[in-house]
Amino acid sequence: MIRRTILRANVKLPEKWVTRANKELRGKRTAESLILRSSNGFDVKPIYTAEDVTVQPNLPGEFPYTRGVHATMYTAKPWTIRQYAGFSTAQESNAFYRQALENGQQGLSVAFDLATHRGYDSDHPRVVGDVGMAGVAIDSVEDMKVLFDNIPLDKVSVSMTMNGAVIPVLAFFAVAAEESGVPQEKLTGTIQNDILKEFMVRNTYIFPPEPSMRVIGDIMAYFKEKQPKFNSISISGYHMQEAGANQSLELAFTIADGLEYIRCAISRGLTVDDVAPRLSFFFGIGMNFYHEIAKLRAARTLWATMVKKYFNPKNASSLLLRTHTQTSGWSLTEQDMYNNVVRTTVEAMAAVMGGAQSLHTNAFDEAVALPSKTSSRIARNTQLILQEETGIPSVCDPWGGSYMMESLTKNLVDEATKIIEEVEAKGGMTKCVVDGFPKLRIEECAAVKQAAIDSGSETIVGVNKYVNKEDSKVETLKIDNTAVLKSQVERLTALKASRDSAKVEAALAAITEACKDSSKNILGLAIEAARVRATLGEITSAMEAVFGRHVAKSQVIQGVYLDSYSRGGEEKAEDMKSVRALVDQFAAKEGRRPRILVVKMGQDGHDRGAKVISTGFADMGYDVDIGPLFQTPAEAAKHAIEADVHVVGASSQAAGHRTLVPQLVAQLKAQGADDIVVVVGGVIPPEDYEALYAAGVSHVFGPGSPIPMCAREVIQTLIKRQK
Ligand code: MLC
Ligand code: 5AD
Repeated sequence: MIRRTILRANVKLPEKWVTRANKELRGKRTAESLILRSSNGFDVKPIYTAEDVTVQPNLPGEFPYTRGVHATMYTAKPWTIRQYAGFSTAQESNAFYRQALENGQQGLSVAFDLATHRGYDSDHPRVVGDVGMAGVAIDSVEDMKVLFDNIPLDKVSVSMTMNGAVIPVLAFFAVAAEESGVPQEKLTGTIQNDILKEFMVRNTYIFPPEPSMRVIGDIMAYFKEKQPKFNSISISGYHMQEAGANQSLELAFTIADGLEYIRCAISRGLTVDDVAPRLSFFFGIGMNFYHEIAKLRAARTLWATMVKKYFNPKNASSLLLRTHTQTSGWSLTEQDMYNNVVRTTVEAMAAVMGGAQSLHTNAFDEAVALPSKTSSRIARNTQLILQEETGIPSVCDPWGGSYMMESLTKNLVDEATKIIEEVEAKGGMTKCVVDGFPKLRIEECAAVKQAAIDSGSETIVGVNKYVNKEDSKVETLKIDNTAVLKSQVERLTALKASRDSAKVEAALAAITEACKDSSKNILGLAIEAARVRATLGEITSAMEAVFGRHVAKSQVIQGVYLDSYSRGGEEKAEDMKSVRALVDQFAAKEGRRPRILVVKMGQDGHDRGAKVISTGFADMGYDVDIGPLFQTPAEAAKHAIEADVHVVGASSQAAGHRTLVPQLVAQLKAQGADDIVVVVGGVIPPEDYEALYAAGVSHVFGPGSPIPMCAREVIQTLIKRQK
């Protein structure tokens, strides 16, 4: 159990201004009370002056690149409009990409389904609920060829968000390109390949941290020789922000990850200049407008300074932090959904005022589904309007020289430097990730933020204030998972029947050998395996035979939700007390506290919700058990029975609930435990509620449900059952 509090900096206001402000405020409040103390751990002053600016930045294109990596920035070439997309089969995603490119999109960005992420073929029993749901299903080079059919890979740059199963996916991509006539050296694009943040927040790892770093070393070495225009890693803070990190944590851990990857390259005989020019970054852009702009300015400054300090490269390109950005999915709401168009626009403005190289703008229906045709058009048009109607791209670093912006940038650099130094002192990011400290810091931040929202001290329009009482129904995209699954399984069966299995066996055996021998390059051998039609699952298994599969351990943080929620005022503190009283009442009669098991089933690793719920419920007196990620319904049911819980709470962010929750209820029943209450929370579209209730679920908590309300409803149900 961990308990921490967030410290706040002291801030100084100009005396003359304080006098004037106090006069204007006529004793109703003080000038100091105008300092915004937000849950992100930063204070924003109501006024900045020249005294706040200690560093005047250099020009864009000059070290340390605070004002941008190019001298001309968007005045010569605007950022790339690169929408992240993928769903169902390769064929359907291909049609979607081609249409997007015809309508103004400039680069591709592939979203794979969770089965692919975790290295399972579509016919694997663990992934029945996941195939084609959160992205496109890719099992072999044949699927990859369909995905890029009629897309010129020597012209369109392609980003692929893949981390765990990065080896087979890169191999399929290289072979698909080759077979369409494009040699590897002409390929441009980016592979996410950022495994460190997977262990911290995103959770689509496969192998343990150390062999995973070996894989990254192999990829960097391979790209240097064979795919020099491809960015080898997209070092991602985005997922940290989505998981709850504030700007300084996001910034610090991302830069620290980047330093660790350079070290990884050096440890296998590459130089900083061999790899750093093709390291790229990825940041999330949330609603904290000024801070998000400052964050990108600070990121460039930090990277240039630290790479110079630690590695002293000869090539200036090694110092440039080039970044993709994505507006925050987490900031979008199910309630009053069209508000999300506005949120995304504001966030997109922060991204481009911060000087991003590439941007994804989220679709407004994000909180409940994958983008529909309409919502993805509006998301893309948001960027086209910024590029072509507003004049925003006609000035480099438009905020440069603002007292506030320079001061915020400097504060963020300083804050992040402290955290990076802490990481370095602990031996670098791989060690920290194994030890778990960055993950806990982020989870703590998430709990504080959620409590601030639940208590109303932070406003979310349409959720905790100005709630729209009228129903505004929005049509969302539905994926027919059974049809995708059927078609993938048929394709796999046909592929396996048509290939030369002796060649496949030999290619897979060579991969397994290479995993034991670090002088060999796993990616090179996987490309050979892809050529003879080995599948993603087979290549992964060939590696897993040596590396094993990583299993993470979960911890519950306590205290921070309660602290932050109680700051919302007396009424809020009372609210929590009354839930606790119900919990105590139950416990008195039961002889023990209500016990809840929070589970994540299927391959959905988004665990922010599960972690925040766990902290909140623990702070309200529940005994909380968190299940390991990726359980099957049968495993979750067994766990619930063994832990003797009263309630199972299934958290679902990737649409798996439709298949997996009814299976969980059935499993509990089959194992003689239908007295265990099942509740579901997360990204649950309203039209799914009925089916869940019909399956035996007692409560469904959609996005934005305040935790005390959930805890109250659950305990009331348990109390009723006691009588
Ligand atoms: C650009 N160029 C200029 C210029 N601006 N040249 C002169 N003057 C200027 N003003 C040049 C660049 O140097 C480069 O050439 C070329 O133009 C392309 O520009 P770029 O700025 O590099 O853009 P781009 O190719 O789009 O690359 C951006 C990137 C890259 C470096 C950030 O890594 C990228 O596209 N990342 C995208 C990652 C992504 O989509 N991730 C999705 C994650 S979603 P040259 O020759 O120098 O290269 C996710 C969600 C989930 O992760 O599932 O969890
Ligand atoms: N298509 C489009 N966007 C997606 N996202 C995730 N999967 C997809 C997909 N298949 C976006 C959402 C989410 C973030 C991680 O990426 O914005 O919040």
